Amino acid sequence: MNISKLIQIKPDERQIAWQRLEFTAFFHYGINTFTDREWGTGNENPELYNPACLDTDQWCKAIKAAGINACILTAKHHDGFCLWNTRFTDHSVMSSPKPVDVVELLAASCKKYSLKLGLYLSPWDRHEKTYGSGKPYDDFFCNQLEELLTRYGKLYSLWFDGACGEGPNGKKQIYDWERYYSLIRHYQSDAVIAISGPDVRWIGNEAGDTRASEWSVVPARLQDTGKIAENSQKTDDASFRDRPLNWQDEDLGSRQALKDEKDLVWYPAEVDVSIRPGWFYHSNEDDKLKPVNKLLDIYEKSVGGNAVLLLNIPPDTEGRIHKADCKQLKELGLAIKNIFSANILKDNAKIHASSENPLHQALNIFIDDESYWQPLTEKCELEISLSKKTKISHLALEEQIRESQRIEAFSVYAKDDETNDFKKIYTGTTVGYKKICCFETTETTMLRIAIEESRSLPALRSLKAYSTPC
Ligand code: FUL
Repeated sequence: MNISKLIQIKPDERQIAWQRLEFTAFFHYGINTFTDREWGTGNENPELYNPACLDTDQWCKAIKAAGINACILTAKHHDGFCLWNTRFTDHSVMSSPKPVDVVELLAASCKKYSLKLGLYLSPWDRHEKTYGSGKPYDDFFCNQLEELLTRYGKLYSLWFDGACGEGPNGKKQIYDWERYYSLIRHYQSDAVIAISGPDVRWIGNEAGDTRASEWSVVPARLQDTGKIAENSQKTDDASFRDRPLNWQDEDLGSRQALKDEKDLVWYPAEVDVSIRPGWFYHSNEDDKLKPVNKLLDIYEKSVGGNAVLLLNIPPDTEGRIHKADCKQLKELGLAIKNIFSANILKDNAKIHASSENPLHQALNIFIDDESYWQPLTEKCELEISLSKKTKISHLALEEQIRESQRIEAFSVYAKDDETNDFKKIYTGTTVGYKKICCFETTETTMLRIAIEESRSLPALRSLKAYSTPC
């Protein structure tokens, strides 16, 4: 295996900026909110859209409470109903009793609350007459896309769903993806193109299931939009949302998985999952929200598993985030803060590395910048001594992904201060952007981190430790 070929694959700036957002929100909102459906038919009467107190500031406040940094709105879902004042169809909020441009409103709220904004524009459109006709639909789609790309300020993500339920007798549209992508690059060169796009990979399920070893260096064929559509939803089927990862997709990037692959790409994973059973709001799900400990587990395994978390919180028929969801977001935010706000290594630890490149010293892992530790050997160790016996429940490791993704296996040991022996407390594989290791709380004065396998020399950017308050 040519290792240098693997570590040549690196993220571009837009992917790095996206990855650093860590925790983001999805807002599924539209005509389905008012018809109590998940997939609309495209024939809905726009009169049905009628929120009594649309308040996008409230949406932003609700997600801020969870520590979320960005949000993506379904500007158009599969039903073709548009949430903005588009010139290209009447099938929009402007034909409703509440003719207010929701994208404009949310863009202003995001600015006010310092949140980044992204937009979901469904390629599949069940309302538009030109759908399935080739170029006329591509023209229509690009016109819509251009409005979104030019009117609402900076966007961080354009989200193209892979779902399409057109059956054998339905219309089949061959999308001109390259044309859509170049429009985005032209107007919003910093934005990532997600899912049916080259920058961000769908994790592969909607249940919040994650891989134990998540690689960002994967085969280029995973970007094939035909394949993405094949794996996406084809019928309005609630069980699809509960389906876990397919075991065949478990390993996308090990040396073994990549050994016969010619083209490799940096294609990092995004975990999209809803706080409720559905993507859209349904009042009969007000008591079916995922519990906070489940949400925290998803957070730790996605943000702390080399992925970005995209948590869906659907606004209700009033045009607000329901109080049940607000409560959950607030509690989740508190739980995350409780665990991850006080890094116990800060100002309290000494470090000793088995070796270090003088240009990339071990001390760099305590500094939150672009610097990193690089040893002189692939197998290497770090010893962290604490000024006093300290309780530790979580460890967060970060690679410098500008140097690609390298670590393949590592272990964490804690010193037993009675016997002076080191006890293994965690075994891990990939790290990538961030790995959160959760283990039974241990009390120690010394930690040892052994990197056992790496693609050439590791490049560790940061190490933090936390102790869950009781
Ligand atoms: C799926 C869609 O069909 C769902 O309605 C939802 O938008 C989800 C995020 O993607 O493929």
